[in-house]
Amino acid sequence: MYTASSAILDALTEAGVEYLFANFGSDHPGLIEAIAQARAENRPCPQVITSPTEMVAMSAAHGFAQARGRAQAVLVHVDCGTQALGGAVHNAAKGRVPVLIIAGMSPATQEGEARGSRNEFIQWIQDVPDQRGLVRGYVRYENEIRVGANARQIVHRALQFAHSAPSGPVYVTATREVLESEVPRVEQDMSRWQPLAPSGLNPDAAREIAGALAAAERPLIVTSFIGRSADAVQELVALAEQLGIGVIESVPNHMNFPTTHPCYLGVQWNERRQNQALAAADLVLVIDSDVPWIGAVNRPGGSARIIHIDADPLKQQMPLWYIGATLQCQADAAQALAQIRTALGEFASDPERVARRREHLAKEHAAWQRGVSEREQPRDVLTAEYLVAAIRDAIGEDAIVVSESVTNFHVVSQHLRRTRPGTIFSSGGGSLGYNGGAAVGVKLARPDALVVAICGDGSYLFSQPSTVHWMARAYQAPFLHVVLNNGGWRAPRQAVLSVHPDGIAAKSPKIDIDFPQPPDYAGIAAAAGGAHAERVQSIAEVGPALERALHAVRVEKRAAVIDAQVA
Ligand SMILES: Cc1ncc(C[n+]2csc(CCOP(=O)(O)OP(=O)(O)O)c2C)c(N)n1
Ligand SMILES: [Mg+2]
Repeated sequence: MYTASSAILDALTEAGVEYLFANFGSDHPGLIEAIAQARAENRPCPQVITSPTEMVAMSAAHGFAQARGRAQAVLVHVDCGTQALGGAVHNAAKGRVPVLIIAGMSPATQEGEARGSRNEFIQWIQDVPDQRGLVRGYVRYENEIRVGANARQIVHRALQFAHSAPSGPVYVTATREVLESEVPRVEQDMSRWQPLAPSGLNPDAAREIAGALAAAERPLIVTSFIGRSADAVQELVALAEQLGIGVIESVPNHMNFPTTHPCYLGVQWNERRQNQALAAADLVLVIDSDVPWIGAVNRPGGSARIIHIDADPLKQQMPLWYIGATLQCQADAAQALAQIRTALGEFASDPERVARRREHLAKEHAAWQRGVSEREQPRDVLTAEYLVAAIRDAIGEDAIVVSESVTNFHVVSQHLRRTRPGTIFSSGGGSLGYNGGAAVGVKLARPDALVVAICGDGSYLFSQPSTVHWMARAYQAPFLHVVLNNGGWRAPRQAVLSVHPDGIAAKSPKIDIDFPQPPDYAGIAAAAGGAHAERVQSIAEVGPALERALHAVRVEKRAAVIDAQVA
C-alpha cells in the first residue's frame, strides 16, 4: 500500500528532513501506518521524535533550523494541536526560521464513504471553520493537501517557501481520508524544488552605499541577525575592517560580529538611555534588523543619513514600522556586502580618514570592554554578570548557547563575548518558552557540540521543562540548562515602572509578579528526565556547580540544570 501519507514521508526524506517532531492524534493513522510500513520495509523515513507537548516540538525544530539552516517537520493534531503550538509559531515567524508544520484535519465524511471516515465522537468536535486561519498571520505559506496524488509536490512547494528569504514557518494540512488515499509513487527531482536564489543590490544602490560609507566621518552599522549567515558575518568583518566602521548589535538573536573585534561597539536591548555611538554617527547602515533602536529613548542624530538593507525591508508582517531611511534595499546581506566592497574600488580611498576612524573605534571598543570586565567582578551577592562570565569561561568559544534571559538578555550578550557565528541564538520572537525545546533541537542538529540554555525563571516554566527534559533523555540530547532565578517576572515590573514611575504599583511591594514559593526548578528536570540538579546562591558555589554540571553533560551524557539565585 502506498498512500498520501507514504508520499509525504518520502517527500520529507528526499528534501533532507531528518526529524519529525510528532504529537500524534486520531487524525494520523495514515501517517503512523506509513511510518511503520517504511520501517518494516527498511525504507528511509525521518526519525520520529515523540514530543509530549507541541510548543516544545516546534521550539526544537526552531533550534535545529537555527543550528543547521534546514527546516524539520512538526506533526500536530488538527486544530487543537495547532493551537497548542502556541507562541512557538510566532517565534519562528518573527525569527525567520524555516519549519514545516503538518496537521491533520477532521475526516470529511461520516458514513464510511472512504477509508478514514469519522468513527470517533471527537471528529465532530474538532471540525472547525478555518483551521488554517489559526496560523495564517504567521506562516509564509499554508495549504490543504486536497488530493493525495500531489501531496509530495505540496510538501516541496511549502519547503520552497520556508527556505526562501525571508524564510519562516509553513503549514500544510490534510483530512484523514486524504492521508489514507492510495496514490502513485512519483519521485521528485529535487533540483526543481530549490529555494529562491538570494538576491543582491541593484548596482546603483551598491555604488551609492559604497560612496556614502567611504565619505562618512563616523559610519556605523547596526544589525540584529546578519549572523544567520556565517558568510555575511565574514563580509561584515571585512567591510568594517577595510573602512574602519563601528558595529553595534541591537536586540541580537545571532552571533553577528566577533565581540572581541576592535570595530565592535557593543549591544543594546531595552536600556533606557541614548547609545553614544548611534548619536555620534553621521551615516547609519542598518542591515538585517527588526528593531535597530527604540526611537523614544535612543536614536541616530537628526542629520545622520540612514540606509537600510534587509531581505524584507518593508517588514511586511509589521503594521507599524519606519526608521527614516533614505535608501531601502531588498537584498541578501552577504551578497549586498560583497557588492559594496567591490563598488568601493570606484572611490578614492582616504587612508587618513580610515586611520582616524580606526583609532577612534579602538578606543571606544577598549572602553566598552573595560566596562564589561568591571561589571563581571565578584560582588557580595551573586550577580548575573558574574555568573554569565563564569559560564563563558567554563564552556569555551565553540559551545552553542540558547538565550531566553529577558531582563538579563543584555547581560548574556555582553558577558558571553561570543566570537564565532552560530554560537548563540535567541528565538527572534517574543513568546516565552523557546529555550528548553530549542536546546534539544540544537543538540540534535549538532550532536558533538556542548549546548547551553540560559533562561529566566519565568521562561524556564514557560518552556515546559518536564517535556523538555523527558525528550532530552529519551533522544540523547543532553544540555546544560541555567536558570537565572530572580524570584519571578522582573520584566513586567520594569514595564510598569517605565510607564508609571510614580504610580501606586511602583510603591507596592506586591504586584503579582513574584514567585514567593518557587518550584524546585532543577528538581523538575531531575524527575522528568534524570537530569543532574544543582542550586547555587553564592559566588563560591558557582565554579564547583558548573564543574559538576558539565561533567554530567559531557561525561554522563545527561542534562544538568543549575537553578542560580541571582540578584
Ligand atoms: C508566552 C508569553 N507570555 C507572557 C509574556 C509576557 N512576559 C514578558 S517577560 C515576562 C516575565 C519573564 O520572566 P523571567 O523569564 O523570569 O525573566 P525576568 O523578567 O525575570 O528577567 C512575561 C510574563 C511573554 N512574553 N510571552
Ligand atoms: Mg525572572
